[in-house]
Amino acid sequence: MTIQETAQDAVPTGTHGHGRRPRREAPRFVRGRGRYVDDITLPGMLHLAILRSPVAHARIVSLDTTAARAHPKVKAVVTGADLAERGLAWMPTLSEDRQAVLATDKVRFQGQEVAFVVAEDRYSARDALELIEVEYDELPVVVDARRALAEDAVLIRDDLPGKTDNLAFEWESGDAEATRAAFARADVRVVQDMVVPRVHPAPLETCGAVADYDRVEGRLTLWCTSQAPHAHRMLLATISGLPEHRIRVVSPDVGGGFGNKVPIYPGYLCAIVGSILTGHPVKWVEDRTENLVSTTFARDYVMHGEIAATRDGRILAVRSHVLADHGAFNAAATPTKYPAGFFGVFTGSYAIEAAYCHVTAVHTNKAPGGVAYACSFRIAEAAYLVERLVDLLAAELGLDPAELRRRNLIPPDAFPYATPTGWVYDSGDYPTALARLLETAGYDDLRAEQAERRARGEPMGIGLSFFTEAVGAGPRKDMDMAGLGMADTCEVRVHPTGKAVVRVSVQTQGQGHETTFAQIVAEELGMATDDVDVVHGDTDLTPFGLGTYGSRSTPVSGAAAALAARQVREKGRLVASSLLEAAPADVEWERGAFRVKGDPGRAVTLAEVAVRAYGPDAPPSPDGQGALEANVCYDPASLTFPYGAYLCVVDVDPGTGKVSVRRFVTVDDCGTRINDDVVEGQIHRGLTDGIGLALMEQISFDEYGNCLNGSLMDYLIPTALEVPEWETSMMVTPSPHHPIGAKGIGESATVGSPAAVVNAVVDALAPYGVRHADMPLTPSRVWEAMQGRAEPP
Ligand code: MCN
Ligand code: CUM
Repeated sequence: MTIQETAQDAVPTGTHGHGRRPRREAPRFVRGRGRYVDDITLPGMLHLAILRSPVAHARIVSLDTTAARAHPKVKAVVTGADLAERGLAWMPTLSEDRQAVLATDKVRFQGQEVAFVVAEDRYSARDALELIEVEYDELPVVVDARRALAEDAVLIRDDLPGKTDNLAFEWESGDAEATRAAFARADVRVVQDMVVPRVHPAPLETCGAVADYDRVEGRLTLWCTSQAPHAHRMLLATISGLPEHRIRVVSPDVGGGFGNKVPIYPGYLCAIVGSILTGHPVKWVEDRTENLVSTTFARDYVMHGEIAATRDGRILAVRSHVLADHGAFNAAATPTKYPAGFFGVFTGSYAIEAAYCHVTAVHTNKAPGGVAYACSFRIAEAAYLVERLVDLLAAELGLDPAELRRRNLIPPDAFPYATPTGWVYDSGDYPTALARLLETAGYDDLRAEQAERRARGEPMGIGLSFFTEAVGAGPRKDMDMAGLGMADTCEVRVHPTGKAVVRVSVQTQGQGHETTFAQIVAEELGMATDDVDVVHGDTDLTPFGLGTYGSRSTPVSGAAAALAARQVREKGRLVASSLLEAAPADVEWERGAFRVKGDPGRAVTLAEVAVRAYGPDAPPSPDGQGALEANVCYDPASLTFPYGAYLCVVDVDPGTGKVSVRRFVTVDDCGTRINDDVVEGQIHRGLTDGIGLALMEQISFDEYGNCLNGSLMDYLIPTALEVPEWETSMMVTPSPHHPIGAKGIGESATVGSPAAVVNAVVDALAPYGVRHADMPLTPSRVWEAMQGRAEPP
């Protein structure tokens, strides 16, 4: 597996890129020396457990905590009524809804928080939960989003004044009229309903917190599994009424987030209340079942898609209607103006005249949330929709799916390219990516092999996908979460001995920021990466910013880091000019050092400059700030648009319907790469996600709203056994508006790969007359499809 290069130097990006460097956090993780929330133990620390509803929808008739309070090791038992007295029973969500911290009136999904116990140890806390008596008066449930708006559907959100139905919101994008006209003109129209099932990010580490409220100082420290410590601090301050400057949120090592740790959860607030009440530090760490059943899910989109084209295969328009299941409370993490995330990019990578989509979001008696799981804010759903439609259209036209894509890809000279739904793609060379993919995969040979196998009755499928993502939210004028504009700050300081510390507002959950942010700054300052340290995940130690999700760390904070380093360098140039006894205008930065123009032998490094910068004869700092310090808040001009072309080869066992992924070939372009190893790791992980999503993963419910996937025995996630040897390669089309030309990569492969797998499986099943089958393509579902029976999802 090697990374191949195709450089298209649209903008100068200095020397950034291609550094293959082991992650500096790796030694600590492989030696078991990571420090996660559950590793934190404080003197006198108590343990918190949450009582959760066993039913999906019920009125709480009575709640008796007498026996639990009498448990010898119990220090506090708190109910929704107790919280309501303090105005804490409800909290705002990231999507302008509200969510119960502890239920007061009704429970609205199975696993909802009803009460909590604080005890001397975790076992006693859990034992005491069983002593709490709750009487539930069960109500009808809404499980299927398609039934949520029925006349007779039970009203779930009767807590909201004036609410009479289960509608969460409606949203549309594009031009309905222009799309109608394009459809009317088209020779060919293809229509398909498809379901992207509810799935779960399922990080290895579940969510948790340790709250330590100091009654004397009036200070709260909260260690928690947060992808966005600064935003969480603000939210916690608003909800709890504690002053923001007296709250410190620390996100230590985080064992995977994948979007699961973007929202705030009732458990965090319960831990805070528990600590305030008892005067002790309180730890809450959920178990696997709690994580799968009650924390934020992903996808859950029922989509109706339509595509229109000319007979010779020119796509004219795409249209879609989506029914989005947002669960009991709309706790989706998404920029405020984008309630359906960035689903609006569903025209994908194609030059299409017109497009329109309409999203109807509903409440159901299921866990709240939405969006999470390496989705780039719903682009996972959007990419899947258009890539399935293109394959269906190819089948209808009798055209090869690669050829149909080739005819419709946005041409390189069209960038910056404005889509019919109002997005401006920054850069790309799509035809080259597709050509490279087909060549690397040996596409024609694969098709020949497929024909031979088909003749022998062996179902083999070849699936393609081509995706474009929009990552790096803001700019802040267009994007905010909970009123916070989406921009991020980075601070760089070079100390007298020439070592640097970088402080970032984003928070790694395994992406390797401690290495890659050091690389960005080291490259800009001509320093060794080991001489740069990265501080993150502590609101007391880092500047303000919105955090890590939507693959925004590199596009936003990465830019802030490069610009802050450049400011430091500019200050260093003045010091260098005094050291070199040359006019500042005659000192230039070249090959990692300050050099005198025309006399490049006369040079000093930044480390040499640093000593002088702090010395008695240092020239005054031009901005009155620290000698070699800078703080830059980066408000991105626009999003960055990474893209990729994927090909998947599957074999289907005709006897059992089991799908085996034989090959997976990819071409990705995330602009300038900071660290090839990290980027490759991100892609491998995302491809693995894609195979899991396409073949195995689903959170499902029975008719009573019981969640059927409460453990990793029932919620299957892919392992090394289900994945092939990846065949990845890269292209480099820098982002023209990012200071080092980098685009995000953290979610690309998860977004792009499910369609390739499903397209491959459907392709394999074509001889059986199958034109579509919904994820997850489990053996039983594939087998049913082969028998001509579509199993209802
Ligand atoms: N990178 C690079 N060159 C680029 C782009 C990125 O070297 N051109 C590197 C970055 O420096 C960073 C990593 O790749 O170390 C991912 O960068 P980026 O694409 O900016 O994404 P974020 O750092 O913002 O990470 C968020 C993204 C998301 S939203 C999900 S979901 C996801 C993902 O990252 N969750 C992850 N990858 C994950 N990987 C791990 N191990 N754990 C998770 O929870
Ligand atoms: Cu959509 S999951 Mo990531 O953005 O944390």
